[in-house]
Amino acid sequence: MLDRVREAVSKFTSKKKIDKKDLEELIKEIQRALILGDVNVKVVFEISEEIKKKMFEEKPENISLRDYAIKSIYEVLTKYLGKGDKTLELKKQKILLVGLYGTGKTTTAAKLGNYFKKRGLSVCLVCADVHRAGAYHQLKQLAEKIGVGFYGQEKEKNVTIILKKALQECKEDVIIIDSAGRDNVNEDLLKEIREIYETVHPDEILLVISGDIGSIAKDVVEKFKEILPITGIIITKIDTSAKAGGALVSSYLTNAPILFIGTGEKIEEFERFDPKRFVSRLLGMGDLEALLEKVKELEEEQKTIKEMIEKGEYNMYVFYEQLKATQKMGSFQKIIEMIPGMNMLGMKKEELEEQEIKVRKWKYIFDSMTKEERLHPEIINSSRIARIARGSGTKEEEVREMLKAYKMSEKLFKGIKSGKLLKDPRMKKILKMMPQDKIQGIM
Ligand SMILES: Nc1nc2c(ncn2[C@@H]2O[C@H](COP(=O)(O)OP(=O)(O)O)[C@@H](O)[C@H]2O)c(=O)[nH]1
Ligand SMILES: [Mg+2]
Repeated sequence: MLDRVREAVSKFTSKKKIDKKDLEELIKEIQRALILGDVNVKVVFEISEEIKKKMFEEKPENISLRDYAIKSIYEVLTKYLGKGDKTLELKKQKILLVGLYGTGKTTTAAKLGNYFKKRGLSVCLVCADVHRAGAYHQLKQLAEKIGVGFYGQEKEKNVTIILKKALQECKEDVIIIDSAGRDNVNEDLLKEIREIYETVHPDEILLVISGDIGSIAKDVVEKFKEILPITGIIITKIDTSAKAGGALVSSYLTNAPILFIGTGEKIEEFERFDPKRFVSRLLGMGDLEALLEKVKELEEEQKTIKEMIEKGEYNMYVFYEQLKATQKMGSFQKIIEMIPGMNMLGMKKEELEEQEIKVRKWKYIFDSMTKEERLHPEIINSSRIARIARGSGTKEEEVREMLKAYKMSEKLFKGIKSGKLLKDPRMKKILKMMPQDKIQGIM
């Protein structure tokens, strides 16, 4: 599943030009990948609808389809692929590991022990698996390997006796109790786990789930939650299970946070679950942070412009929006031709065509300005003009010309605002043609 999402995104981002069809194809690929990852079909539908809504209804004008698509996918997947907002505190505590048979509990006990040891806490691993032959030696060996304490009684079959003793004997900061698993959640397992719980009163009860059970993970979490106050999930075998997606989503569905993921058999192949990091890797985008940052900036910018227009402020941003609006309406020429006597600038046809080329250059000039310059164009002096010209590949003269046009436009704007110009019927006609959302603030 993981590879498939990565491939689809990489195919999408490498395209030169992106249109709605590409977006739809990308969403379909993600749907396929999630279904292969054993994510519940209803959830897959929810995920894709949410991505679609963002891409098609919420995209701000100034952000590219490509960037916004990646951002939307990232945000939605981060939400559904596991809650990751909880971390284990580095303090004295008792942790109980529970889960079905063969999910990786014993391995995880050692991995978790190693995690605390590396962070400066002393650790004791306690064997409370009295059913599986070899469970005692498996945990003992692991404890020796990572160099932490161990407690167990090889011959004792009464788990309560072992645990009472363990609590007296173990003086370490973190006590990790490895319990026995079963093939399913049955009466025997419930009774024993309750007994352990009553004896130990653990600070954390972590449910260990193997990634390969896929969407069944939801039922497992729910069943365990009925009998114990589960405080977090650890999902193992993320490296080998094709169905990890379904297991991850179970966290979203049951509202139980994923604390760690197991990514291999070795002790170090264990990491804190961070949905953001996980999804970044899933999307295969190393520079995702940079992209998200850029999109966020553009979103804020768009919001600021809207506010400025609403408040009736005037600056380069508003001017730029006007330029874009006029381009959308068609050429200057057409607008001016439609309104007799509106040739305010006194231009001929050829000149008007030239004006259109100019506007295109003005966009480059605008792009080369800093935020500060756009907000306060009055600070643009000759050295700034030289820099902007260089950056936009235009002549200094052209930058000056744009600034002049800006000033004229500002004057006009202020005239409209004060209401003088509005009384002119010709002006009313023009304003009617402008996109209404753009001029709301000035009307
Ligand atoms: N690939 C992989 N194997 C794992 C992981 N965690 C555990 N295992 C393997 O799963 C098997 C069962 O693990 P064990 O800890 O004995 O499970 P338990 O029965 O729940 O205690 C062992 O072969 C482990 O090496 C993991 O994150 N990735
Ligand atoms: Mg075990």
